[in-house]
Amino acid sequence: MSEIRTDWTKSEIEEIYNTPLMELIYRAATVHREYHNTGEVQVCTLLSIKTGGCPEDCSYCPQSALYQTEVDAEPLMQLNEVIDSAMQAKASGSTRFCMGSAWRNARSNKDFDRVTEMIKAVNSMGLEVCCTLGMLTEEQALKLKQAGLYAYNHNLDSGEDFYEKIITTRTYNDRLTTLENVRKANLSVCCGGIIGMGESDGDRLDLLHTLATLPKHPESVPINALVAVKGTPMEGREKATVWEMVRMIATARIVMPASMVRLSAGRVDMPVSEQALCFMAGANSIFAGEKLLTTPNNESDQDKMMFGLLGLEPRKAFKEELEKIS
Ligand code: SAM
Ligand code: DTB
Ligand code: SF4
Repeated sequence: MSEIRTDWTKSEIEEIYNTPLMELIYRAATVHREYHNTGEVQVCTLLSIKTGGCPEDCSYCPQSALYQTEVDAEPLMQLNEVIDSAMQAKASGSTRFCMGSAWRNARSNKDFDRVTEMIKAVNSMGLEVCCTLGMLTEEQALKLKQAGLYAYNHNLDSGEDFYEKIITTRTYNDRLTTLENVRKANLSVCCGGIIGMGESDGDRLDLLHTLATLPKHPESVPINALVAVKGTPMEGREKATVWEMVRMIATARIVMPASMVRLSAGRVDMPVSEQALCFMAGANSIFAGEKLLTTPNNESDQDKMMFGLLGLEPRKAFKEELEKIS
């Protein structure tokens, strides 16, 4: 059984990443089998509860107020609208519901209180609740946990050197501090990145190295292919290829064997055959539903057909906890 290690060196990860592709997939599939049921994929739904108008300058993001995109700024959604969305997500087979806001950070105000109400309501529906609200203090993380939050998503996005070229309004260290605060509150950590922004293989390796050497691996690692949105500085960039996605997913799977690796943004125009390669390489989670946060996602019916075709089943909610008790 491969070991769970947090002392990976960059050159060890580099060697894995550069393994010939077929061999890499085989290795990743082997590790995947040791730690997970390969017939199971977690189905998550995203909802943008506060869209657009964000003061940050993340170059990839259509929600930054600094870029002229087709995304307009909207206020925080009402509780009942969120409940309706979560009910729909549950009815269509999702077991995790992730609410995202275009905030630099959470602030202790009425909007934050409303988000805690949303968390309580969605948690009481038996869904794993996840939020991504920007930077958090330890105190805020604890409040969210007390409201029933299960996981918190905060991505490192890329390696530290490349990060500084795409975001200037907050530092890599700020991100790491938020991740620490989330851990201190005993929340499940969801943290990954994006490929296809113009970064080098070395930058991707830096990201994987940082993730795999955190004191504890994130329980969930989303791998996004950049969705190049009109109006952002990334407009017109060519999409990462399936081979780049597979290499990234497989390496993540091998260095963080017990984590859920999520095939996230960029799935929308992938044929089933390409998605199957990603599952083979160790991806075991997806976002379902017609939209990610602001961009289109795969049709639910097509995802259902794909699950049938590939013999995949949606993973149950709170599986990790259930396994601990049984
Ligand atoms: N504002 C919060 C934050 O940045 O932490 C939460 C929402 S933000 C949209 C969540 C994540 O979505 C980002 O960290 C980034 O990794 C991902 N993301 C945003 N725009 C994307 C795009 N165009 N393509 C791929 N991933 C994207
Ligand atoms: C993550 O890593 N990917 C999701 C989720 N975490 C929050 C977001 C993808 C956003 C893609 C662009 C959009 O739809 O706005
Ligand atoms: Fe704002 Fe998050 Fe988009 Fe950055 S990624 S601009 S913080 S919404």
